[in-house]
Amino acid sequence: MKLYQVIIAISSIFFGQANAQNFSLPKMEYAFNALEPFIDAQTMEIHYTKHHQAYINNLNKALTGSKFENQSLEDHLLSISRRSDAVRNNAGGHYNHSLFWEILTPKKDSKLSPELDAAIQASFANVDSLKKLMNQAAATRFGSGWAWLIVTPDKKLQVCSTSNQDNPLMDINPDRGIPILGIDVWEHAYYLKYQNKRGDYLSAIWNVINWENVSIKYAAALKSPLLTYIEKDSWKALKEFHVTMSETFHPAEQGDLEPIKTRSAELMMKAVKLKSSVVPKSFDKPEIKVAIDELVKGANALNKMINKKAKDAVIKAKLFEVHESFHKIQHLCGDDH
Ligand code: MN3
Repeated sequence: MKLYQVIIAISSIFFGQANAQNFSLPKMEYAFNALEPFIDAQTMEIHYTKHHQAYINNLNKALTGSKFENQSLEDHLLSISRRSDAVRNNAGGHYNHSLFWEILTPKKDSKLSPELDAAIQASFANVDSLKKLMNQAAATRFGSGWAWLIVTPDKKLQVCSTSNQDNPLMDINPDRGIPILGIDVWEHAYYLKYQNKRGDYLSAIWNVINWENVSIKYAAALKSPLLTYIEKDSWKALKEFHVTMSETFHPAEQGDLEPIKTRSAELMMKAVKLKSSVVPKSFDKPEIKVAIDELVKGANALNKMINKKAKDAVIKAKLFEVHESFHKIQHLCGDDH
């Protein structure tokens, strides 16, 4: 053991898991009263020091000691269907509010980049109709939630809304993409000043939007590998095949062929379904069609072998071959896991 390893080992005895993620409040770049009269100081202070802090505390609490403890915030959100409700609410709350503070500013002359301006014109005609759409999404969101401007996997802008602390990175959301602007429509965001008049809050907030930061987020989103990830993750037929593949292949690796023997027809049908599904734009190349054909052929042959009660070694070899074909498809979608 090297000296630094000894130090890490000793410090983890004193401080618990030395590598555990511990989320904390991001710095706010302006004072609580800086957004007056549009958003009042008391709302900002309570929102940031109480509400946001509570999401962070509860998130840290929910993750401590769990197997997901060391993952990034984005990793949690992208796989939120496999997390607890506590992680869903609080990881969402932490991400959404961190973004919210960044897209607000007291500066009066905050300007859109020419690139974002052009994209807004292409999708919504102009900034005013974008505001209208966002406010509509926010006003019609029943109960608590958020209105979003997102960059979709095909690199376009889209307006959508989510309930509670969900957001468009989450794999449970029908509209997926990278958020670049989000408006909090929980009552805690406006009630002290606007009471039940959500509409008045929604008209006022456009006076304090940080278009420079939204533009920076737009440029970053276009280059983000998350877009490709979301595009692949939204390919339902591939995801469904993946589930059956994992549930039959991993036991087979451990020597248990029962799952594949009982589910080979299901695996074959999911391969056929994958073949008839629409390949997402970025991956729609001849190589992927060839790889899917190979997968269908392999899954079909495997199913026949199992029906004919072939020997375990033969079945196992064929299953590994089908698994290889599946990995080829994953690889062509930019996923090398
Ligand atoms: Mn809030």
